[in-house]
Amino acid sequence: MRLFVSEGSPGSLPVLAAAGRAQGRAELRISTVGPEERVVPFLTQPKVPVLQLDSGNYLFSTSAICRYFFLLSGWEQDDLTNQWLEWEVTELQPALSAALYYLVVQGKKGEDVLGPVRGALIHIDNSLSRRSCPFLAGSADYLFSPMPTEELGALHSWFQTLSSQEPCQRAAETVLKQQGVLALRPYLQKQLQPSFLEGKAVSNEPEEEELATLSEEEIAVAVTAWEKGLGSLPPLRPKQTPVLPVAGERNVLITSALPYVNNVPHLGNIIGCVLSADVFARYSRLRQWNTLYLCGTDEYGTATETKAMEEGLTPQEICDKYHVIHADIYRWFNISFDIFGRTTTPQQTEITQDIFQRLWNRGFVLQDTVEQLRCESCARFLADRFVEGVCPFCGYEEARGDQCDKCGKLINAIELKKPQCKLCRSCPVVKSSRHLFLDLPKLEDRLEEWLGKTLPGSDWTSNARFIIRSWLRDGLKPRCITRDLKWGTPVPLEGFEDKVFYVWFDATFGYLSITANYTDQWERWWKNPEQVNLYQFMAKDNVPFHGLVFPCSALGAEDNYTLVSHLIATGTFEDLTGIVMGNEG
Ligand code: B3M
Ligand code: ZN
Repeated sequence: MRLFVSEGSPGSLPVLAAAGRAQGRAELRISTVGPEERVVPFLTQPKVPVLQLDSGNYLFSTSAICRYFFLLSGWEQDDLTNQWLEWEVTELQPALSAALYYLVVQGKKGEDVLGPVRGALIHIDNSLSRRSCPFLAGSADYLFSPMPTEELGALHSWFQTLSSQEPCQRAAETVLKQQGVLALRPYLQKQLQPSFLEGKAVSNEPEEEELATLSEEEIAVAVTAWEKGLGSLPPLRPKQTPVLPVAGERNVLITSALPYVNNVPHLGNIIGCVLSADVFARYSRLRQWNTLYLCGTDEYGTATETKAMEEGLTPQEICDKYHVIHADIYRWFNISFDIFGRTTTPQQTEITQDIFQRLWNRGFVLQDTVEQLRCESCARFLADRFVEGVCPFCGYEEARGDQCDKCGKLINAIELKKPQCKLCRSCPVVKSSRHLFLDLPKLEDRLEEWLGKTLPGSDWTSNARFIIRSWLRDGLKPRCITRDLKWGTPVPLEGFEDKVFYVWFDATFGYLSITANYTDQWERWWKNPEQVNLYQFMAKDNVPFHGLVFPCSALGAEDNYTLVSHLIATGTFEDLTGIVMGNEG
């Protein structure tokens, strides 16, 4: 395997230290590359450190690389280790980047630097004093010097021990080149200025912190209430149908991401974003808040078309079949949705076309030509998953249009050698096609202004903040919002009669149309940002569409939409392993 690191990149420190631990267990070459080197060919931005495995796959998450080395060195991981690694990514790193930015780029000192990271450091210090945590190998090291020793005694002595270890010393030498934190300057300068995305630090043990903010009386009341059971609670407010926002009350609108209809829901779906939202909806109702909780099936997109082909049904028949299966299973689990709707409705078309028209009229939609594979005998452009061919990288004969299952590399469908239409096996041709793009760069200022107002003090999970921050740091690009497919919302524009909207352009409008199917007064929820608190629960992969693309569309459409106040994202398989799986696109 080969480890790529770079001078002045903070992430290279922990991976080098961890590599030192695994020494002798596997053959490892270490290469120092420039920070702009594109080691992973399929990532749009350069990313270092990266570990290329002998299989050819890449690990490019710092914590995944560290975990890999720990596993190699025979280190057993338990839940606590994983919890710490997760905490390092979601809490420590953002806080630390902010502190380093102030210190190194802006030349600030004292409290300005320590402020953002103090909570995290104290959290480590407390944990170190309570129990032994030999696995706490984070990247916090280089900041400790300005902190008074008496404040963080345990952390200091732990740091001393670490700094005397050879792998750590060598890591510091390679990355910091005797310049200390100043070596990180070029890297940090490219980061987004941290202030406006900062959230409150969350600890690994939220219960303790929460308790500290409660008075003795409040705790006593809670204990009594618990002992008396549900019967002692004030009665739930009588349910109005439809539930509508009430002026002067707390109006809580809750959504769980809309599942595709290409499967039977399993526990993963429930855990992903339904269970948490359901618990919150129940809590919200117990608090007597005026609550509407909704979800439904996401029925457009190639996922449906593929399933339809598999089962020999039409896409509409697939949707009808699986919508019922989904609704039944959630009912069986007693999920307390007020509405469980679906996206293939006239309301979806109407709302999507209206938002699109407003964006178009305001100049937020661009046109461009895209090269695509087209099967002449089927008379259709082929979505990536409908093409197969020879992998341009490894020669594997059955590579898919988006990825090769043998070498794992991502593929651009038009680069496949000997491409074949999966439906009829004939050879598609490259054809160009006009498409529409949402002009995200033009909306970026509005988005940042809105984020600046929304994020501070909100309940956005730290992984969601982190994802949005990295998208903004890399700069937004125009996004294609149309597809050469039949199954989707029609595009109301001359010359685009044969195309539909890309499923992700209008999937998030599904929440609005599902509400519109429930009540014709849906705008009282969705065009009412002053009175409505919107909580959206989703898997981590869906964050960019909810936290960035939807808000941009809504802000550009200028129709006073209710935007997400609290975005709650659940981690996935990727967080645990650092391995990125192919994605529906
Ligand atoms: N159906 C993606 C997914 O299930 C998508 C979510 C839509 S939320 C509007 O991962
Ligand atoms: Zn074909």
